[in-house]
Amino acid sequence: MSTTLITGGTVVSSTGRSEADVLIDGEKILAVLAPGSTLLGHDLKSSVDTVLDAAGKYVVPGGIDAHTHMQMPFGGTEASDTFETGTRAAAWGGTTTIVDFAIQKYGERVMDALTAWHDKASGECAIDYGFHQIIGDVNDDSLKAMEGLIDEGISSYKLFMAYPGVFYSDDAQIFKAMRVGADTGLMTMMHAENGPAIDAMVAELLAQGKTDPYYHGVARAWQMEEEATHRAIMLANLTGAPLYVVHVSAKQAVAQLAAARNNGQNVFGETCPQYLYLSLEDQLGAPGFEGAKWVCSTPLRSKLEHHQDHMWQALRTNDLQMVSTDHCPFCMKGQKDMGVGDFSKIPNGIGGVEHRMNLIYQGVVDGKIPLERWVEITSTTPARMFGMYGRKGVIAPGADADVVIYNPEGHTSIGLEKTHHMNMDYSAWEGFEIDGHVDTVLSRGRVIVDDNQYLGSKTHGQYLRRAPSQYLI
Ligand code: DUC
Ligand code: ZN
Ligand code: ZN
Repeated sequence: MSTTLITGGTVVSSTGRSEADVLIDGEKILAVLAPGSTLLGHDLKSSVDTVLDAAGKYVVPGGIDAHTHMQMPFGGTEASDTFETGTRAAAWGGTTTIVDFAIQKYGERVMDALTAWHDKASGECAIDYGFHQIIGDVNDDSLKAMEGLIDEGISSYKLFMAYPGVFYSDDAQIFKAMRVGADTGLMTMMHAENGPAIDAMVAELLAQGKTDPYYHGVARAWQMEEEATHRAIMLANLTGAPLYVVHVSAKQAVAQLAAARNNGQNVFGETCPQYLYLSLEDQLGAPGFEGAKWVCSTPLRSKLEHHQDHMWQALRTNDLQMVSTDHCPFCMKGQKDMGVGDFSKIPNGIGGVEHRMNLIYQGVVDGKIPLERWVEITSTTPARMFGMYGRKGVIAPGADADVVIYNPEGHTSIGLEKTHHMNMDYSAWEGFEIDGHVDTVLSRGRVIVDDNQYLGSKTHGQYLRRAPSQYLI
């Protein structure tokens, strides 16, 4: 077992910061000590195998991205990051855990689908990974299977109110699944958009010759998100199911979540970097077919309506609890271009797993959130929300030594294909400049990124069994 001392840095948690040294023994954090401490009379610097100098830098728990879709079959193609390429890119960006979605498609058995996802991920991940279970076909058999998910280390499942004919669940199916969710201690995750109404609007727009990517955003109007969010909240209220709404982008949907929370309901929401920085006008409305790069669902919202500012505010006030990416990358060539002349055929998804920690850190620099809140919404809350806290999301004795040394004096230019590590032929974040840099990343005690070098391996990441949520009211 090798030992590591991270010395001279500022350890930042969700509740505060202090100058401290972090002692790592093998895969675990052994102690967080006053700077320069000795342990049982031993000078630590000369006793450990590796010393990492973090002077002038932040030492934070590794990022947890609780919403990724590696190699997801979707929109007639497959998300372009494999578990190998996607988790490596995550590591580069300071994310040391992902929770991906195992998908039960229509007609499939849940446990078969889960086995298939284990087969895809096992031995392929640079960092630790867990699964949520998508239930794409709510029926008696899958409702029964949901009861066995906790034993599989899966404490959350996801339903879709969008995508009729693909993953869509109607209200009766949602009601039945939530009943099981409430009884078995599973978190219900919801893609909250009114799919049937969206499909009608898509048909209307296409019939009018409105085929550009911009109209993807028009068809998926905020009313579709607010209505579905409200409906999901009401069904959760009725059944007693804890509810977590994914990729919230409309300020009206946030208001629904906030009202439910103020009412004492176990209702939570995430947003994603794209809804904090990008807009319907600037990105989806880019000239020609360019906007396809940013086709995702929920869609980018209008900057004229200031949704983006509201998302930052909701993160400050805890009306939204955390930030994930919904990482679901597709290349322009051969994938996004399937939708030339028909926006509804553009595969939905944006890649961003590599950039989340940096993009949200920029919110600290820009005065939108405090430093501690950065740690909270990118690591600590994801750990608590999805039953990983103690092992993940915190720098404390006994926790996994997933640690990022972040340099506030560094700089990151997010550029083209060649300067990121995701398997994409473009970057949705090209041109973004970050006033900070991920200098060093440790995953379970092993340095996997250091000084702009990748030192990890695809066999390092382990499957993470998760407990029920530790965030419930
Ligand atoms: N939204 C996306 O943009 N991609 C994957 C699935 C989803 O709901
Ligand atoms: Zn979704
Ligand atoms: Zn998603």
